[in-house]
Amino acid sequence: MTAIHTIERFIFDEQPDTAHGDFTNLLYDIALAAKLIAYKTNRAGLVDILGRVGATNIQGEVQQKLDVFADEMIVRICDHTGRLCAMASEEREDIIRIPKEYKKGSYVLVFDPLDGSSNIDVNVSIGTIFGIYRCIDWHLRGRVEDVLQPPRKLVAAGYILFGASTMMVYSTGSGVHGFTLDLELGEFLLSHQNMRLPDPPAYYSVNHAYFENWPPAVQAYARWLQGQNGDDAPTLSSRYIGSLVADFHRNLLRGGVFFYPAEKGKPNGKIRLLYEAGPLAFLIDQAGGYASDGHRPILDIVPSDLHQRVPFYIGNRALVEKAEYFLRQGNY
Ligand code: P6P
Repeated sequence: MTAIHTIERFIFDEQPDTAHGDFTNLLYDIALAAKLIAYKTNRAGLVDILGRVGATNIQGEVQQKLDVFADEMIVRICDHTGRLCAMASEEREDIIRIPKEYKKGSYVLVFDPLDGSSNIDVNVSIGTIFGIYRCIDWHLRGRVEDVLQPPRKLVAAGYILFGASTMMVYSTGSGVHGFTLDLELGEFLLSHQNMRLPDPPAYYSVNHAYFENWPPAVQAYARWLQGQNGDDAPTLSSRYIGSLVADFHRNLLRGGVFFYPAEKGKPNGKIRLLYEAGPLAFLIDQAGGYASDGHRPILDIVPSDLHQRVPFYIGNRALVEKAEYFLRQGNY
């Protein structure tokens, strides 16, 4: 009989002996936010019946955009616990400071509260992405410097996937572990322990509609992925959902590469370093893969501003390194 592990028990058992409660409890807080967002997201389809976004429902509550709801849920759960010195959300211009009346802790939470939320209207899976840093200087904690750290400094990262089932996948640097939400129990139960990228990979994921906007080196890479450009070309199928967490999760389970390159009009692509690329780069590294901006590890990029975008290649190391090869060859 396989053991039953709730995420709370697993977090507690996995924590290093040196850990005190704050880090462990912060992961619990994120699991709670995930349950609350899941509840709301799963009912999103009913908004049409109960009233469209912006309308007031029978309780007189204004229907919020789900990404605003998710953002506010995470902040309201985390801003008063004394575990954080600052937060930063993809939904907000500036860092989120801890209100004066609350104690500041030693961790920083960065998050994309609901990536791909426009997919909700067509019932496509969406996700929350998060990363946790330690503040840099205890006495000065809560500054923007605490947020603008390279992803290699992350102490934890993960995502919540709101799909056919709700999953929470995270790493604290000891492998990647996946938990599936049991709706009756209201518990995340361990369903994927020690997730590793399979090899050989199965998929490549990119929006081919932009092919003409890509530099020749990226076009050459895409043709290689399609088996057209070299005797070492892989045998892959194409899958692209247009929802980063869903595309990432499928490739983590089946092996593959996702990329959103720089292109005409988008010199740094679309994916955000702090809230998306960095945490996913931490995860893929823990799962045996690699993430690059086409020239260097995403993990080593020091953010220059909160909303910095980066060209993004992530998945099986050989596939990502081949992208770097094509870009070098093309002097790009
Ligand atoms: P495109 C969703 O808006 C998102 O940020 C990611 O979830 C997704 O991977 C990407 O944009 C899709 O962008 O340009 O292909 O529609």
